[in-house]
Amino acid sequence: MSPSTPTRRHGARAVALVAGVAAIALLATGCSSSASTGTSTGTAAAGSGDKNYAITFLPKNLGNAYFDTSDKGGAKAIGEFGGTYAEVGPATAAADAQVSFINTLTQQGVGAIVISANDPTAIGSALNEARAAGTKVVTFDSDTEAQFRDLYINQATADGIAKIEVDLITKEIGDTGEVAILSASANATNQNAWIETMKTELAANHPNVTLVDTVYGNDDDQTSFDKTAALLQTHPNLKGIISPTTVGIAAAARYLQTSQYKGKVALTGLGTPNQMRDYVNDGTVTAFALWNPADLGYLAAYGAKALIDGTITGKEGDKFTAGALGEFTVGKDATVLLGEPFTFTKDNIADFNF
Ligand code: RAM
Repeated sequence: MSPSTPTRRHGARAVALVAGVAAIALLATGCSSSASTGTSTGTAAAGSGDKNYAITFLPKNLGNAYFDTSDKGGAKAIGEFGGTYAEVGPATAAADAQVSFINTLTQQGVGAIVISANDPTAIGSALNEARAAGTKVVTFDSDTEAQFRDLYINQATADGIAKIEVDLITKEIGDTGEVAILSASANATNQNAWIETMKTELAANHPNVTLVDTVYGNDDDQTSFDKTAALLQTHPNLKGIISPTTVGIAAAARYLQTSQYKGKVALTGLGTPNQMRDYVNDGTVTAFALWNPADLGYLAAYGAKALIDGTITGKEGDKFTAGALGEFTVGKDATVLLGEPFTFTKDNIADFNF
């Protein structure tokens, strides 16, 4: 079992590796999902000596189950090393919506900001001001340009993520016909990288499949739902939708489930098992992929700690230990890789709970 393999709900021996992370993801319910003030569930920084282990998670937006899970993984890690966890974030995943939060955290003098970026550059100067003031910046899930952060925790390679989605959709539509993409926000670094790689993969290996449209639901449930309806109306010959966002795929599945397109238009992408369970069990969706978001947040928190401790600086070859996940090595461009994506189907979805 690789560190990124989603945690089994029941029994399996291998569960020990990440069980604690998953447990907190499953059991904790206190995460703020509404306003922009966020949640602080800090444990006192006892035992941390003179290190500033005040670490704040700043997701793309609040109210997204994926970030609820990833950030609880971060809280678990921070609890393990006696730091203070907090989460703040905007209500919408707009390009510059995170700037005011970064500025406040800089003023507060937190030890590290762990952020999933809504835009590769729009938050750059705010992040560099934080760094100049002594705050470490770790991007996770969605990166900025490398010049604006100390470390990026990557869930899986863009190639791996793109290939799994293209493989799934092309198989489901018989490798021929029109497909479209329902993405997150138009500036999201992670989705845009995956989309570019999916285009390359489609062009190289699936000559009879045409990508006819890419639309953006902004990681907002209703917008994603409406964009799905519009896609199906605009493209009457559409055979498949790829949604590389947990918010998008769940909204698209909900639309398909009660529509005339159920079972006729294929849908795949990146989703959480809990949000997708009903759609997989009733045949609206055959398969989708993801990694374990709790592991991602857990690793990001330990990456922040290693920067605060000075164990790593972000140099290629730097090594640090991420609690129960074990040792990780910093790669090129100060990037740390969690693992490989995993495919969920009717046969295994009952084993997962996040
Ligand atoms: C959404 C967000 C996140 C992405 C997942 C797959 O929750 O856009 O950034 O990694 O989907």
